[in-house]
Amino acid sequence: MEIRSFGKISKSSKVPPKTMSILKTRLGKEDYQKLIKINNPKLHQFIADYVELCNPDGVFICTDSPEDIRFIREEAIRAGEERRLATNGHTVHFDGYHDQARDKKHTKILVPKGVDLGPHLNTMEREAGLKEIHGILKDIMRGHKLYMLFLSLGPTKSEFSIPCVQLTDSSYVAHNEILLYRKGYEEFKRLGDYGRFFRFVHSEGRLQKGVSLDVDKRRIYIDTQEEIVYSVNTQYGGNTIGLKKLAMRLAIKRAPEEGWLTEHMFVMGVHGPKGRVTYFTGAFPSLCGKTSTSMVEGETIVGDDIAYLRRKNERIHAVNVEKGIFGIIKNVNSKNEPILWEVLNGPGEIIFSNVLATEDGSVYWIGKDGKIPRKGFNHSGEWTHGKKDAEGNEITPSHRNARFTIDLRLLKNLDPKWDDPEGVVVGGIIYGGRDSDTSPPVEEAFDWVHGIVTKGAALESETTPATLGEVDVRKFNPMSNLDFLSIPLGEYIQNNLDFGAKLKSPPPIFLVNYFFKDQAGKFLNDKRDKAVWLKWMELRSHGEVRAVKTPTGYIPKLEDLKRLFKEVLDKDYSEEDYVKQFTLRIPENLSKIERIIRVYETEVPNTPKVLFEVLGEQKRRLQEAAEKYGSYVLPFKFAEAD
Ligand code: SPV
Ligand code: MN
Repeated sequence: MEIRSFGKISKSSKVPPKTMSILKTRLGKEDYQKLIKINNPKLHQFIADYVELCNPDGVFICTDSPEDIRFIREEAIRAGEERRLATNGHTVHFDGYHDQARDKKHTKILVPKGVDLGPHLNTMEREAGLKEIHGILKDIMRGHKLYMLFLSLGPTKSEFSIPCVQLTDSSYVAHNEILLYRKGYEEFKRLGDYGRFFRFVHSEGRLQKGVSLDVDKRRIYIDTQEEIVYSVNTQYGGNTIGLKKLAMRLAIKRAPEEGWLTEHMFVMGVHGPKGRVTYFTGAFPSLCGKTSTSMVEGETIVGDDIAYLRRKNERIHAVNVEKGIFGIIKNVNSKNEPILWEVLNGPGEIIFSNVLATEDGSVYWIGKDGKIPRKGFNHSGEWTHGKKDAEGNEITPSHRNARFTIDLRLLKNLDPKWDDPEGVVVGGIIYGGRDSDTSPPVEEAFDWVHGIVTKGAALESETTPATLGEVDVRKFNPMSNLDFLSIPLGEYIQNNLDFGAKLKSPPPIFLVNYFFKDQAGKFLNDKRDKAVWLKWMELRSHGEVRAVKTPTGYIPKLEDLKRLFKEVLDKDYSEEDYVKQFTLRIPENLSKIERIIRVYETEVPNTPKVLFEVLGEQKRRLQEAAEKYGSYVLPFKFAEAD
């Protein structure tokens, strides 16, 4: 097939008359009118190109009007992609049995010949990738309707906003996007002939029983040059919802060119003494407690997954790129997640994905309150207790990566600044991972560089079902962002270092670890303890609580934790707990440093030199402590710091 320069327009910024006639014949009268109200030749050309290539039976243009939004919602039911449940506003959707998570193997960044982004990024030569994907897209939407959405990443009318257009033949994807992102049709109209928008083309491909049939030809190709992402033969949200992880790769490429950051981070308000609210951002790999941290009772949420960070007047400002949550539903119950529990059990617009639907019109997920149903319908079809898949593995009632989609405005703990075009001022940054044996539950870095290097760039986490492949394997995942990088890792880390270095007083950086275990493999913390770590970090960020200085960072003092556990959770925190949780494990820390240095030395060209220096200093401090106190050092051995 001939490769055309898709999405390109002539210098004069005029669309050839042929393009307009394609749009006129392909779009119904009403939809054509909606489209030409946006005076954007690049947009018109892009749409004409892909309507011609994908060849849908019909096109629907979704403006910001309530009628158009309602139409998308109803289409998902009509097309059979979602089924209504008994509770008002609730629907359920299923992805195919082998389409339940992000497909890292087939997600590739397209790069010009000769460009090497390093071994951690999955890349493909651009020309070949475009040729392949355009070949797959040819006539792929025959028999399908194409939905066209205009949306905004970040609040509109803000220096953070990035306008986006999504083409998809899945009403489920379209429905997710109207819940998850801010409307952008009026924004496109306002911006007129504006070229810097992201574009997404998705097709679920041939369907059988409502699920993508050709998952073997699942492809997610990211063209950072044109800022277009293609996703085909898949339905799972992480592979298909353009503005989520697909846009994130485009933004990670764009951000350093303009001096800001795109991070895999929640944004939340932590409530300190006397009504003070301090905003934190937090980066955790998928399924490591990111959403549940942003949802801790007593605090307020701005966003749970992706943040843009910019420097303004010597401060870092952050926005939530989204306005909804595509969250993991496993283990959401009245005890662990009371706020979410209430929302998921009340009326309101909620899409449940890959849970178990039962005869009475309700749903069940692993870890839900109540009894496990004996039968129902799930991602494997009709399900009864004990059902096995083709490989002989027992099929759980819901998938471990089952999800719910909601608009943030369903939450009673929504922060009043969630949609502020200025963003919120960041008072602290948190990195967290699934680490069973090395890092304590909470720790503050000595400064920005120490934090970026030892808490962010050195982050490791045990794998989870959020991606296809083995689970519980310790993997290097710098800033929890490795899966989403579109620039070389060394460059990405340098951008993070530079970002804070340009500030006189950058915010403190913390580490949290909810998955620390004792030698017998027992978790050392309760799920609710994170509420205490948040309060401690809030106080630290204002210099209102002292700490103990260890070779790896500042940790809390026992007396402060005793007070905070009592205040926050009404729990008696014992010295025994403190010793178990905060004893410095020197051999484990040294092995981690060895592993991290090895990765950067052997696999990351252009690693900033300071990374090796900072890790080397940490290694020396640990070795000195080992000589003085032995391999496992009680927190009381170390001196108090300011
Ligand atoms: C994650 O896996 O990090 C998610 C969900 O937030 S997904 O959209 O699959 O990326
Ligand atoms: Mn995520």
